[in-house]
Amino acid sequence: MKLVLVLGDQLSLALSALQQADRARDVVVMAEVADEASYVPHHPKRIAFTFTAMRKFAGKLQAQGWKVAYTRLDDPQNTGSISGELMRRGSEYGAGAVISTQSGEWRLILALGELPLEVEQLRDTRFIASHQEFENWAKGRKELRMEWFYRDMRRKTGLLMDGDKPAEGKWNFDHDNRKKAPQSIDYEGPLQFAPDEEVLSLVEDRFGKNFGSLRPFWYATDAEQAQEQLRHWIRHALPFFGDYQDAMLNDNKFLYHSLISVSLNAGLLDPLDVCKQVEDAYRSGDVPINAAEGFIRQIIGWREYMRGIYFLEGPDYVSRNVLQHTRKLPGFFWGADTKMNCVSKTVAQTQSDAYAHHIQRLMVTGNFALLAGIDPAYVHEWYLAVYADAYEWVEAPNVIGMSQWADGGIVGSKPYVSSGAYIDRMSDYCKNCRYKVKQKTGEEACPFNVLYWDFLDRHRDRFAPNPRMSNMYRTWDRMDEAKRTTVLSDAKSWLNKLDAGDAV
Ligand code: FAD
Ligand code: DLZ
Ligand code: SF4
Repeated sequence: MKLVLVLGDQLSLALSALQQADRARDVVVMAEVADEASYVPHHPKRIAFTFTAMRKFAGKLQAQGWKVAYTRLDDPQNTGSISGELMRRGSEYGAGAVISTQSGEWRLILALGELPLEVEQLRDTRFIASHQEFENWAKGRKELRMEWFYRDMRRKTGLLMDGDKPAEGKWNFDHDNRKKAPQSIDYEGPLQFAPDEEVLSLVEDRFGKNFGSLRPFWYATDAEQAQEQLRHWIRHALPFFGDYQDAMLNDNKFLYHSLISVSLNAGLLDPLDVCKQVEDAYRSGDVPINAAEGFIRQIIGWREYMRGIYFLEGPDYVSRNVLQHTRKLPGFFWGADTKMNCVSKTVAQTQSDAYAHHIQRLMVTGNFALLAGIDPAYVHEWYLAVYADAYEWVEAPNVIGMSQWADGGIVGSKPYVSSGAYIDRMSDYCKNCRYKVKQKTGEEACPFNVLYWDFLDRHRDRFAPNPRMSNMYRTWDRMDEAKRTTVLSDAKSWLNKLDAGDAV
């Protein structure tokens, strides 16, 4: 007999390890362990989600006739790590071999490879592109642009294809998307599900001091609930998804976003099935092409591409720091006060829900961290800790690559930086801010305004030759010298205040 490892983000009946195993002979090993729950200070909601979903999935496997050796966090024999639990179960059942599906984080892949057991790490077939396929695609290319990869995934899956042509004649409908924040949103947000109180008590007891509110806990925690949320969102929000994908609102945390990443990344939903349901809604005339295409691109394009980059680049990817940024993460990332309303709102909703939507992650907290020159290792750790959907395979390329440009441009051909004007255009945050977005210098000026030019000036040698950034440098160079000097000195004093822990 063999052990069959099922990790907390592998909760899919179609998992390759389960497919390969013998239900009548093998034993499934699932374990709530301190190592996984504390390698970064996870948001309590994220831990509660994982344990609840794992317990329910174990019950489902047992109901289907699998023998499951399940370790709860408070079991006295719990060794505290996945490796330890495999060793313990190996002796208990007299098993020397393990069937597993490759983990989504290098640290676990490497740890399992070192075990004195025979560990098979199978391909994770829940993803559309295999590592080999991504490597083949990347080979010989000067630039790894997502858009080209995405078109191959459209052809491979047949999603939104009419024969060999993209539906409605275009691959990408983004020019119809990214509208400003609407006055009001007529979608009430994600469905709310009942928690497992026993898990909440355990998490409160062990991880209650971590950053983040455990209650109210409302996430979907099994495949049926995740499907219910998906169907609810397709019906009520998807038609507007594309239009307002990049909008941000003071009084609406979710806008038209799907909130499926937590379920999707844990295996409660299947990406291809999700995209097929979205395509069906488009084909039946309920959803416009810009919404359906925009959404499907996020899943079979960005999501698959990010995973491809993580595995292509190897375990050292997370420690890249091409711009040599060294600043510490300010306390307001962990909930301390800040006068910057956009940052304060994004962090507050991260704290309450372990969720922020893409543009908040990219253009508010990510943009701020990059402009302020924060060490990407701290930024990486923060994102991995605070979001319920964070696993290194998807978090690291988004943070190290897309958001912090710490990989030197593998993911993004130019850094995602902007002044306050972008945030003002896409949100209503600036109206409620103690800084003034229209003010370019002085005590009350929006910090993003001065930090933006300071960033460009500091990294001039690297970015000025980039044709996609030449406009920005031309604008900077056209500013009169006295103003440029004031901008740079204002940026310096603002950063000094930040470092000194003053109220910013
Ligand atoms: P929606 O806006 O409804 O989008 C639908 C789905 O598309 C998402 O559920 C997700 O599966 C996929 N998607 C969209 N953009 C991306 C992307 N850039 N990369 C991968 N998948 C994408 N996503 C994670 O799943 N885990 C992370 O740890 C994570 N960290 C991020 C860090 C930064 C700095 C940035 C800029 C983005 C990050 N993302 C991450 C991508 C994206 O922000 C989230 O997937 C999204 O906000 C999840 O919310 P949603 O389900 O409501 O998404
Ligand atoms: C995120 C997480 C947490 C909090 N706890 C566990 C756990 O106790 N046991 C487990 O098997 N998985 C857990 N996970 C998910 C893993 O961290 C995840 O499988 C790896 O990070 C690889 O993506
Ligand atoms: Fe953010 Fe600046 Fe707008 Fe304030 S003024 S909300 S700091 S962008």
